[in-house]
Amino acid sequence: LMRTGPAQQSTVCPYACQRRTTTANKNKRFTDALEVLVEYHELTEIEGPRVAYSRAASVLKSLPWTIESMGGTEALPCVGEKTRTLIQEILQYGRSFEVEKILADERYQTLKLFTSVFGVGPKTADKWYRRGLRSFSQILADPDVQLNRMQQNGFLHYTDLSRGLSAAEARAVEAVVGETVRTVAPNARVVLTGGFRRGKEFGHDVDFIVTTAEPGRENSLLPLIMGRLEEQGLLLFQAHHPSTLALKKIPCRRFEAMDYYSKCFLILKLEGSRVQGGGQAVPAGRGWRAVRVDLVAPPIERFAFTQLGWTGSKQFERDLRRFARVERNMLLDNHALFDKAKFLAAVTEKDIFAHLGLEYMEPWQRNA
Ligand code: TTP
Ligand code: MN
Ligand code: MN
Ligand code: MN
Repeated sequence: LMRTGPAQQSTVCPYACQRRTTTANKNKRFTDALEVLVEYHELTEIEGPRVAYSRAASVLKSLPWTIESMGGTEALPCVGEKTRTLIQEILQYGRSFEVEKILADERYQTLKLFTSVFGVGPKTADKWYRRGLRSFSQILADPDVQLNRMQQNGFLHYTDLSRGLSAAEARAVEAVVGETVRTVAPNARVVLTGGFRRGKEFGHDVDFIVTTAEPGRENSLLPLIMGRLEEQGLLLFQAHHPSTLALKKIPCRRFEAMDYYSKCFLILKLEGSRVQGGGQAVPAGRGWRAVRVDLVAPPIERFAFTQLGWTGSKQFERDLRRFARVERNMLLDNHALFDKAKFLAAVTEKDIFAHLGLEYMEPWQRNA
């Protein structure tokens, strides 16, 4: 039964940045299972299998057909023996035993619970687990546990933040941030980025890039914006990281997950009345909910690199950088694209795709 024709398969490219991947995932039953394996290896910080399973999941997400038999799956890039066994199991039994085992594993469940708190990463979660802690109440009752300010706020706003945001709520946040920026910096520009720019219906936060045409002014934007949000009583939490960017120092050979731009991680108060459709997600009787918002303020000449880097998805970004390095011998990150020592300037994302010799991908085609 060859549902998946060889003609179709030959068109599946090995890098996520060469594939158009919308949010319409036709192989969710397989990618959900693979993502449990990715998460398990992420939480236990085992790099090899995490990379392999996330690449496989990303290939399956991009397929314009649903896998209904094993026929042809061996021709798919990045889909190895272990993934094929998993697909086979799911086709045959409707579930994967390895995945079921992980889902039932106490350590996995606990690390997943702990890392669902804003400010808690795999290292902290593992430290708490090894101390024998298994629940939030045990963490909060333990006199030896020191929570930082981010984690305190993570617990304080846990119910709201763990619920995620709808696209309608993201639009309401965009209106609030937009008004605030217009008030404090009328010449600044604010654009949506991250998952909502990719057209996702649901997200864990809302991401924005703020820029100004006045050189050097970008470094004062975020403090001004935060000040105004505070005045309005909308700022529940802020962690500001001033710019550590030294444009002269790049390129650096080391891959950096974090970028050097001025940025802030916020928790804002979103009023229910601002959300179109009444804001059903707002707790009754309170009239507002907490939302996570990220702002980044690059210098204007690096806007395109920032936009490409912050739009995601994370897998799309990883493959873009890998493609640049392996296939083009270039170096791409959130700040720049280098061909040997030569900086390749870009005004728009299209310029960067062109420098890399890649077909342009619209943001909604980057859901790898
Ligand atoms: P996220 O907001 O973590 O992810 P997302 O918007 O794709 O999905 P969701 O919020 O719904 O979970 O990150 C958005 C992109 O920004 C992602 O590609 C990683 C990138 N990023 C950086 O490049 N540097 C940073 O410092 C941060 C915080 C994010
Ligand atoms: Mn996001
Ligand atoms: Mn996220
Ligand atoms: Mn974010």
